[in-house]
Amino acid sequence: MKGNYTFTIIKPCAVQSGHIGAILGDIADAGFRVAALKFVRLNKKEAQEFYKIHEERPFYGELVDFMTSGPIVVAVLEKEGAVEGFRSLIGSTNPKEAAPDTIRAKYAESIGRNAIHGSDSDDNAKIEASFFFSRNEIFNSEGGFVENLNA
Ligand code: YYY
Ligand code: MG
Repeated sequence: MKGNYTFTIIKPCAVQSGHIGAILGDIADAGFRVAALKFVRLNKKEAQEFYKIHEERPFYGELVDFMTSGPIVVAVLEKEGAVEGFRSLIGSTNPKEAAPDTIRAKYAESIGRNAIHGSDSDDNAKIEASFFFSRNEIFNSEGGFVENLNA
């Protein structure tokens, strides 16, 4: 069964350019409910750990530098089939290939400074959400704690 939660980051470029409100608006308009939300800044060690899966890729160093260059907004979002639906909403990694009206088409500057992150699987949504949020910071639609993301 497909899960109902995904995890996102509004990246430093989009925060710096003043797009937090517009992006959260697009997310709400697409039918996602915000289950958790905060404004944070990663240090180098944290960014290296979050993107460890890309450790061997040539862009890893730049990615870590960029993700630590300023504050980010992190959030857990709820909607049926959240992971897949959110990847469609944000568009391709490279904004030049992103479909019109996707968040990356609208707000990304380049493949590296591409405005937003979205988890690529239910398992990763869970891992990424728990990287930033403790169990008493993620809420269901009734305001209770979410005991098991994507269960
Ligand atoms: O999941 P998504 O963010 O769309 O792409 P990934 O392949 O997971 O790469 C993570 C992140 O790394 C991407 O959002 C920008 C950066 N990146 C890059 O700077 N240059 C690339 N050629 C590929 C990815
Ligand atoms: Mg990815």
